[in-house]
Amino acid sequence: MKEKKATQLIHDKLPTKRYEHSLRVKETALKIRNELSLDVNEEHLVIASILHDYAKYDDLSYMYQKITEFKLDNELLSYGSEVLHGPIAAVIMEHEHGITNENLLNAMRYHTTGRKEMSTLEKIVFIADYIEPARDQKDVDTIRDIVFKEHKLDKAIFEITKKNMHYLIKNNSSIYKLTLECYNYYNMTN
Ligand code: DGI
Ligand code: FE
Ligand code: FE
Ligand code: FE
Repeated sequence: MKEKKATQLIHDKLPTKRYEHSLRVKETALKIRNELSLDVNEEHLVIASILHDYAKYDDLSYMYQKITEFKLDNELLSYGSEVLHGPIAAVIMEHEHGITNENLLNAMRYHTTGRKEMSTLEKIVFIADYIEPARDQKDVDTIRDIVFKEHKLDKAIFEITKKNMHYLIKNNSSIYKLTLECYNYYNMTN
């Protein structure tokens, strides 16, 4: 898929604020790639960034239907759109829009939870989503410095996942197994 087509898809589907977030994630992802001289396919990075939140506002019943149709992890049926929209975007792009590159699909699939042993492409999308310029979470500047000053992607992933898990626990939310897997893996590697 070409950048223009991907941009058109989210333009036609997402609310303006989410559309603009997606374009900022693309710009941030390119900035990470270029400033850290990372060896990742630029076209794949652009498409994964633009499309990562494609399914964000899909109906929950439609998402559950896709989980069954494409035989995704049944545990996902206990979660809401926050955890589902990445995996759902990936299956829709693969099965309905002809995207075949597994690394690109995985960057969309795991952008919310992360997982162990992420590829560089997956890491960049995961981090760019958290630090794009309009994000204003407490301490987000610390994460920006870990990326752009220290150039430590794995450390940034650990800190992001740690903050995410604090937030989830504070709100009595369930932690999906990949979020926990990501936390443990990037804790050990740092
Ligand atoms: O879609 P975005 O807002 O750009 O960001 P995102 O996809 O990274 O995260 C969406 C939300 O998902 C965020 O508020 C935290 C939540 N989340 C992440 N991991 C888990 C989770 N929610 C639950 N219940 N369990 C998780 O493991
Ligand atoms: Fe998302
Ligand atoms: Fe994220
Ligand atoms: Fe996002």
